Amino acid sequence: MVSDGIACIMMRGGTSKGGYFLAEDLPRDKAERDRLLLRIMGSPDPRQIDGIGGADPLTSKVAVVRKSERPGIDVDYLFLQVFVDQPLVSDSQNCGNILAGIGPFAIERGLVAPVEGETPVTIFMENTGQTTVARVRTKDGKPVYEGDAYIDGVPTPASPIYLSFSDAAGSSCGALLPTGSALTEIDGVECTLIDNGMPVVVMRAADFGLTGYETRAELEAAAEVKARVEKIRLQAGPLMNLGDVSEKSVPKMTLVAAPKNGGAIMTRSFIPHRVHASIGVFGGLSVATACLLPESPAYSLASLPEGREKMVAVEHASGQMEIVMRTDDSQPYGLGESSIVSTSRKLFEGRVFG
Ligand code: NQM
Repeated sequence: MVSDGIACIMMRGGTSKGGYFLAEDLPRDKAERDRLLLRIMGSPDPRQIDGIGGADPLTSKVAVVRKSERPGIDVDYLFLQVFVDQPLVSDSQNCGNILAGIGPFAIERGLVAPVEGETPVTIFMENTGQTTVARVRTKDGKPVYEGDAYIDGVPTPASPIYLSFSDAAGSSCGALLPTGSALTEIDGVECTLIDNGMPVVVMRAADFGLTGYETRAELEAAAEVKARVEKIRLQAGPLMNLGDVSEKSVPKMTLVAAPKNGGAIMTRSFIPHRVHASIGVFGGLSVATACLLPESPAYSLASLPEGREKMVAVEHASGQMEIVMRTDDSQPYGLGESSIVSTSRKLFEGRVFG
């Protein structure tokens, strides 16, 4: 019953946070569910004053989790982006940051039997039809949150959560390179339209008169750049098999420059209207993949380590995100499994009111 509140755990997942719900606790009807989630987050309102959202797309997120009926899968995870200042709830993208909290949430809610030491949780991501395995430290039947793993963008260390991806290519666009090439020109700007877990348009910051090292606030204030980027995004949507993207949160728009801090590439991402404080997990993986493709504008700016297993550090406005990428000659573009370390923390558990 909505009036009695709904069971919710609020968690930080990676560099995002949101409300985590059991599917059975939310209304079945999608329109009713979305109305409720808008109320819970306090949208539409730039301050989300009448809800639990944090007035930022990175803190206005929802995970809906259920025990899976799919063979070999523990839980199904549906990600929902609740827009801050528009009455929209979108399932058109996945979120690799909120994903980091799914393993602990599944253990907390008894959807997965805990294994003393480390619990592997196999997660089907409903938004994109991909699967990932999360490895969660576990003690006395509960997830361990305290630890010494740091990820940039989160000031406190926490227990590491290992996430591995092997089927991310074409998650939403049907192909890694939906235009069939790593180079597509839109409005005179060389772009790579790519989807290795997240649809992203990769472009040189220099082509917008930028260095690529600007702050989040500087880019958010750059109205002319934002208008040019949005115009390209609206054209990229149909080219990426995403249809009309005017009310969608994809594709993400990432400007790249040469790395500055010893990493592989520097990034600034529009997601798509606000600027990301860091970079999304799948967004970062898609950009890192563009760096491997010689036709991409990212290629000549990138500085990649040698070897079949590379640690690709994607630099962003708050530090860097490290992705381990493996090559596999039997796969298209030689892409093998990739993995990251993330962290998560349970912030509160209770009932939330819509
Ligand atoms: O790309 C924000 C985030 C994300 C998405 C966004 C994400 C991902 O940082 O996997 O995690 O790009 O809207 O949470």
